This record gives sequence, C-alpha cells and structure tokens, in this order.
Amino acid sequence: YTNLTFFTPVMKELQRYCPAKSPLLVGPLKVTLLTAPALRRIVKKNPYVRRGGLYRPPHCLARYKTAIIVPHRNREVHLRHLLYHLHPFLQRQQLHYRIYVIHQAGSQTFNRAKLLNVGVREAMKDEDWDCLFLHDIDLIPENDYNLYVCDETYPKHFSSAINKFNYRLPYWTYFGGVSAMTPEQYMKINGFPNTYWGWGGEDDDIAFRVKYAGLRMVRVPLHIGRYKMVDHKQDKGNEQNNKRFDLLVRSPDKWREDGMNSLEYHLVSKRLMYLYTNVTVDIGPNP
Ligand code: NGS
Repeated sequence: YTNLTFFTPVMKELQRYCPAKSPLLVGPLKVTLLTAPALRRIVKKNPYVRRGGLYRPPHCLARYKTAIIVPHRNREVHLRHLLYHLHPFLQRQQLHYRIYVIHQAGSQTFNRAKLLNVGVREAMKDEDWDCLFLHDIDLIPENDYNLYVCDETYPKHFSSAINKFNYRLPYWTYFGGVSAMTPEQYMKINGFPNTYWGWGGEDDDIAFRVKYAGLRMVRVPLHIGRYKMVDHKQDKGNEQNNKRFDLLVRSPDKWREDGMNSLEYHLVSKRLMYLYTNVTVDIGPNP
C-alpha cells in the first residue's frame, strides 16, 4: 500500500514524457529560400512559441532541453529565413528549446567564436540546458531526423552536408556551421577562442581544442546532416582574418588560457523578442 501511494504519482510523471521518437517527424524537407517571410507571419505560424523564442511541447514532457545560439550582425534576412524554418523543425522534434541571437554591437570586426561564448554564458544563466547548439545564421536544416540533441560523450558536428560543398564534407576535420556540445563538454574544452577576429580559422581551432582536451568529435551521417545555405556575399566588417594561421599554430599552448575562463564582455541588453531572445553585446575592440 505504501509503495503504491509512493509510486503512483511518480509513474504518472514518467508517463508524461514525450515518446522516444517523435511521431511528428517527416524526414526530408523542401527548403525554398526565395523571399524571407515577415516576422509577423512567422509569429502567426508558431502560436505555441513564447516570448524569447521559448517552447515546450504542450502535451508531454520533453526529454531534452536545447539552447540554440546564433551569432549575428546585419543579417536580418537570414535571421527571418532561419526562424521560419527552425521553429517548426524543433517543435516537430518535441524539444524544450529556446533560440538566442547574439548580436555584436558596434562596428568592430566580427568575432563569431567570442559571440558563441557569450551566448553560452547568457543561456546558462536562464536554464540548466542539456545541450548547446552553436548555429550559423545562414544554414537551414533539410531533414528533421537531424535531431537537435547532444551526444552524451563527445562534441558533435551537425552540418556534415551543406549544399555549398555539394552536400559533402569540405575536409575531414571541418567543424564549422552547426555543432553541439553539452555544457560539460563545452567547459572541458574551455569554450571557444576569444581571439579570432574576422573570417576563418576559429572553427578549426575548436576542432583542435576537442582533441587537446582528450575528446573527439562525432558527426551526423551525410544523408541526415543536410543543410541549405542562404546565398550571400562576404560581409562587411568580417574580412578574412590574416592572423588565423599563426593563431592556429599557437592553439596548443593557448587553449587553456583563452576561452570561457578569460571571457569578458559588456552586456548591452537582453530582450525577449517574439521569436528569440536578443542578446546585444559589446565584446570590445580587436587588439
Ligand atoms: C577553411 C577555414 C574555415 C572555414 C572553412 C570553410 O579553410 O574557417 O574553410 O569555409 N579555415 C581557415 O581559414 C584556417 S567556407 O567555404 O564555408 O567559406 O570554415
């Protein structure tokens, strides 16, 4: 009798978990990127998304809590494409999730990796996320079997097949685009380097860190990890980083001191927009 009174509420709670495999998944998706939908329209299509871009499945308890972190500056059109596709995609996966857009204030050279560090720190203040997705703004997933869930043991690369690379890997250690780590994995590699200003190299540095920290990367198979990239030219303020090769050479000595343990920034604002949390941050000058 005592066992029964104790277990019945527990069992009820367990039953409420979402199924191990979501019945809402459809597999390959048709992604067209002609004109970016207006934000109003995206809001209308996603009535269960709450302010800040937060969602929980209404009828069951999500098995995973995923934060999507997206570095951003002057890419409003890309952001609309991404939100339009990502919200329904994540809801079909029955995840508890929230989308964070990390907006670099000012006109200093863009620094993707440092923005991701900021995103992780700010996201972890809100909730104990199971999984951190580090997501480029211009990549749209094309198959919803590509579950936005972390590997428990190793950092995972998700954008293994991008249309721009003819749906193949550009090179074996490529870790750019979309990747994911648990907070523990992220801290184990000391996060990302803060010192890569401009385009290129920071993703290779991250792949090195994974190795230096005694981990390895795992990857979504090519037929699942398919992404369409929104066409664009090289951004202003994100010129090729000429120091990237020097930085990469010094990476084995630097990774322990450059990362989450040396991260400094000034939070300008954290606003709950209808479809995402907007974190505007001053990450300082490029020295
Ligand atoms: C490598 C870059 C990476 C970059 C990748 C794909 O050469 O940062 O190309 O670039 N590494 C260095 O420059 C050291 S892409 O074709 O997407 O523009 O992610």
